[in-house]
Amino acid sequence: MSELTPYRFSFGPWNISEGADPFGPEVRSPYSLIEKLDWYAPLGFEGVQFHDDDVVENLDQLRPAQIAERTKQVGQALADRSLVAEFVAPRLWFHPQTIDGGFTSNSAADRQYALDRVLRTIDIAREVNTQNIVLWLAREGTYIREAKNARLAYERILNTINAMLEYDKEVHIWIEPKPNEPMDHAYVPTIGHAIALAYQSVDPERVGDLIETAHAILAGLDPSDEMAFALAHDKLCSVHLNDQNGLKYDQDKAFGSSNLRSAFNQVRVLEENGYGRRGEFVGLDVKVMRTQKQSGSTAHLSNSRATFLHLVEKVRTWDKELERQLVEARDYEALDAQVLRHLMGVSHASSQTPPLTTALQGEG
Ligand code: XUL
Ligand code: MN
Repeated sequence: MSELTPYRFSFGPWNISEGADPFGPEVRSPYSLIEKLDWYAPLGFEGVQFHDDDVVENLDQLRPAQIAERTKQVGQALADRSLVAEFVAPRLWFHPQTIDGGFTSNSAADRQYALDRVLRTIDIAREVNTQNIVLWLAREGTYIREAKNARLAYERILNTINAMLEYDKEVHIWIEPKPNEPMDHAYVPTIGHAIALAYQSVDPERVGDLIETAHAILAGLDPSDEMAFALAHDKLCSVHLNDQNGLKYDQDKAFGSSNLRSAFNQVRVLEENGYGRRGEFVGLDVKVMRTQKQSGSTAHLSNSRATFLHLVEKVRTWDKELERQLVEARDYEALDAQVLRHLMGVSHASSQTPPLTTALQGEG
């Protein structure tokens, strides 16, 4: 590919947070949505990821006209700052009627609430000028297998996706899979599940996916392979880059913070497949450390963005011809060593560094 991809970046207002966790309260004071929007451009971000109630707080308590008015104000605030809404996602995990899940709740009344809510999310999305709806299916799962009928649950998720596609013929749905948390078992845990749902829907062209690094790791999978799978199906509509230190709670660490090589490979797959050339955002879903002081509330965002761009440089300066030769020679030990040297920025000539390869020296 000749032209270099002009990457553009997005994050959600929830990524600037106050540090509460299940064991302690907030440690920083909150900023308003408008204060957060003011930071986007200076931090190098153009896209805003929204939950429906990031746009309209307390939307369950408001009349349609009030929702429309608030949505218009946010749309104007975006326009004033040359920002765009990347997507809106229904927050289907706070309301009492989502305790047992939304689309897959065993209660018909709860399922109706969830459907009504996602249709309102679509209205909000259209009003802030995006066609894109992200479905992170937070509570669509179970704590114990016997509590729900899993086959019926998949049918219910599919029926809701179809109802959304019918409700608005221009809406696009991006499924964001995650294997667990808050539930023990989630029904759409991987990109394979999400893509199968897309193909089964009434309009597969309008159903795609968003892959989050940490979610793939929590599923025991390699994020770059998950991305490659989605790209092979032309279904990678967005990403949530972050990092995750093993199989723990969902950490949303800064991109590259735990596993720089994995981050390199995610950037490599995106860059080599032309991700971003059709305007797709490089989305982040990162959380600042609880220990961070008020003044450092956005450090994880600028650091993650910078790491992404440094890794783009690493991908662009990677010696593809050497890679080709080492692959042809089946000398993956040398290939492995060369990747590490490239990431560490050390040259072959360093006194600590043994010769790169046996195969290329004519042995074996
Ligand atoms: C949860 C998560 C969400 C989605 C949007 O793990 O990633 O913030 O990205 O609903
Ligand atoms: Mn996410």
